[in-house]
Amino acid sequence: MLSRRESGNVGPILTIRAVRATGVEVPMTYPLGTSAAKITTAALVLLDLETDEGVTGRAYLFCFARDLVPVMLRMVETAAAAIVGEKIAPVNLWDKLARRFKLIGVTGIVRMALSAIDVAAWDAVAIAVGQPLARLLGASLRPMPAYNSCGLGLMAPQEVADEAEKLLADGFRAIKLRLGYPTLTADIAALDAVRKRVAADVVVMVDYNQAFTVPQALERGRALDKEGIYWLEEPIRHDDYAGNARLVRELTSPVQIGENFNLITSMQQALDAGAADYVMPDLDRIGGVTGFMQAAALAAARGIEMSSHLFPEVSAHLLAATPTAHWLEYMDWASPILAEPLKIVDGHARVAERPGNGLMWNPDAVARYRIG
Ligand code: SMN
Ligand code: MG
Repeated sequence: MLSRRESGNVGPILTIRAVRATGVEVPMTYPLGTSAAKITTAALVLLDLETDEGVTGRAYLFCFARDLVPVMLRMVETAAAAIVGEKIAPVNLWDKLARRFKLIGVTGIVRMALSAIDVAAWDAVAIAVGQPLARLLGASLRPMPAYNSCGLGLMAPQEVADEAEKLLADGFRAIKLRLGYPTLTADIAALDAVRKRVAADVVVMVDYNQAFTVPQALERGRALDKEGIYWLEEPIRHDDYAGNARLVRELTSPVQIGENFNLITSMQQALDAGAADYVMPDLDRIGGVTGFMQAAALAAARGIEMSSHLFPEVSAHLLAATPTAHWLEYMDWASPILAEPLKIVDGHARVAERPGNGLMWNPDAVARYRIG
């Protein structure tokens, strides 16, 4: 930690020296067969934001597919080139980067790279002041209720039930089922098989990954309304806010969207349209720590419960500082390359009492899984 005299009393204290980006492809314990695509490995880009002061801030990006790793590496390097030599003040850095990429648009992989840089910048600040990120954001390190979001993809009903049982073995009390089989009967068969196998009080969320049109989603949603699911996630195209608003009005199951919100402006549009009962912004699409905290304020102002999407290690800090925090989405995808994976105790995530966001790489694992 820098002493008061070294850091001065005012002003940004760290200067960006370089951002190193490393691609890895890590096998998943439980493959993820969504209605849109099957994912069996976690293709990640690891960021090390180095400063002149010797502090390194970290973040990782989830690239969705191995082929996208080289693309993301180039995108991160391109964005980083614009901020080498800058002082770290994450909110101002975001503005500078957003201006730099205004003409192409801060969306898609541009916004993902910018978000990851923002996460690493906040990590560096938290490390420099010697505080866990949650505390830097004004929150206590409260345990966060987490659902096990690994696996539970489209499979035969008994296989789904077997996997559900395994996912609950470590003290989790909530799981998320991917549905959107070719028929409604198959959706209900998978859900019934899980329900029969797990304890009655286990929370079961359902994710359709945008599989349906509005009429199809109404038909499936009405059937699910009788099954007592906890939420119905992305039943239709994520950006059809009028359609989602209709589902909110006509279904009794709460509609959950948000992983595809592009920065807080689209979250605001969705909320204005009444398109969601719950929201779950994604750290790397909502604008990093800076964007997530703005989203938390927006959700608080509207009185809407807010969960996270992916990146459980960092999201656990951010939900601790989210007034309407709901559920942390837990997946173990980054665990193999982390020196200290996120701890789950009795279905709650517990962030470590350590400066920063807690991300530290396991160098042997990074060397083993390195690609690109
Ligand atoms: C999901 C996440 C990451 C990749 C594919 C699908 C899913 C979720 O929508 O919400 O976990
Ligand atoms: Mg989802």
